Amino acid sequence: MVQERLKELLAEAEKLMAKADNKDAVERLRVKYLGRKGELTKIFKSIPDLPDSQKPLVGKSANIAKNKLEKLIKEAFQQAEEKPQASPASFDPTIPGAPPPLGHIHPLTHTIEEVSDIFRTMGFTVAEGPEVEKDWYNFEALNIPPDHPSRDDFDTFYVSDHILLRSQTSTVQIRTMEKNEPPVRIIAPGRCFRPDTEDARHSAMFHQIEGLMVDENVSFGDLKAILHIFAREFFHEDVEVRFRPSFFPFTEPSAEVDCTCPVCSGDGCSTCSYSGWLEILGAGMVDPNVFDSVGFDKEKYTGFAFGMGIERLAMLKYRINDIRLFFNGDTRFLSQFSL
Ligand code: 2NL
Repeated sequence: MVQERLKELLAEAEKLMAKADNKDAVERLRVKYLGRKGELTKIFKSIPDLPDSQKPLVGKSANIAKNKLEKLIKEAFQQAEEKPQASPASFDPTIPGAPPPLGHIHPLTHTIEEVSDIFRTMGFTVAEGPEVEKDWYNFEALNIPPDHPSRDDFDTFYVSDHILLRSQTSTVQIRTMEKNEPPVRIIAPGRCFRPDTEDARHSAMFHQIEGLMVDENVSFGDLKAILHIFAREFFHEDVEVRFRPSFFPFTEPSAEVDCTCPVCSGDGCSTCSYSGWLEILGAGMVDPNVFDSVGFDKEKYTGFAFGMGIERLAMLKYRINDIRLFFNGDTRFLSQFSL
């Protein structure tokens, strides 16, 4: 009879234990069976009242049942520990996760893309080349012989005797002309290096976009038209441009190009020193000596070229007053350009 009761108890305990999915539930079951007033404890307490002949057998059976129960409870405790304790009400798996912070392109990259897009609509292709260059591409091919005074502005970052960090992306234009025949219509954006002392407007590492167009009958008028379209697209549809005579070793004639101040529309303000005009780039007709360097027929072809600083353009368009903001990694500045 008692043996029957023990079997029932074990079977019942096993069922209930399987359902107990947290520590509290298991603990309640432990008390129910093994506590001071527990079911099994009751059986142990009844043994002294049994006939002597039954005592050893019932005692043995009760001990076996107790061991089994203890093992069941131990296992149930372990299982409950492995399960997450949060109740279903406090965890909603359908709530979307926290979004990771998204990155964005650098304002200079954005400006390069803006300028590139404008020139692409006018038939220009984007060309790229190495930042570490042979002096041939940086100087000689551009009509700057070894003792030319204009080298002083660029001559610093030498890797070895004839290898240096490029001071402008004309290097890319020379490489393109060496490999192709006219017509050529490219722009070359990229990183450049000059021996400038750092301040709010100068950085020894900066970015440039140069443009080059070579074909039969390319004129200074074409240059003026292309640059006017560029200025209007980049700044504002009402922007005017003006050309002032200048000098570059690689162009003849050469010009510095201004546009009406994008800040005050030409009325005069502190950005344009109350002149109404701002210099945005340098340009000119490709010097015939450059065509000789790359093997183009200077009797047959003419071309124009221009170069502009990306930082300067971005600073004018986005009203940035210190070039160092582009490079010091301050995300309070950079994150304003997550366009
Ligand atoms: C400036 C002026 C300029 C060029 C760059 C060029 C390139 C070749 C041939 C002739 Cl391959 N010219 N580039 C021409 C005029 C001006 O840059 O102030 N840049 C920031």
